[in-house]
Amino acid sequence: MIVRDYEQAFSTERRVESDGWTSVRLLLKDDRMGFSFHITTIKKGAELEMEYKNHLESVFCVAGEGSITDLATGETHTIRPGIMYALDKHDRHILRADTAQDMVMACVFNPPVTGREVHGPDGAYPLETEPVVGHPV
Ligand code: 9YT
Repeated sequence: MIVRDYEQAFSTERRVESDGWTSVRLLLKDDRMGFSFHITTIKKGAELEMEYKNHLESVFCVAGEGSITDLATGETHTIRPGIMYALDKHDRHILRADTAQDMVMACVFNPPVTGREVHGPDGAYPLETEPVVGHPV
């Protein structure tokens, strides 16, 4: 069993910061779970355009409010605590946090990220392993 404390992990290399976001990566590739698990804080007022060309991602909003725009359809969805979105088509999107408070999101990535990735110029993270579809063996 793996048990980790967000507060402890926050002051280690598990915390990665980039423009508009901070992420604490609680599970990584070397944990051999087939996915990585992150608690990501989107800074209030941030507007992030992303496209995980090499990863599938699912996100659950824990705190804060904002919106997500699907750049393929132009559709915008409200994000608030209790809302989940899944980028099942590697969807290019814009994530916005309202100006009132930071947004806190629980995120999983398949395949798992290895630890230090930040977005490349194309908005993606490099691919390290093949996606696992279905239950990993
Ligand atoms: C909400 C969101 O897109 N999270 C992505 C994960 C975070 N940027 C990270 O850990 O790299």
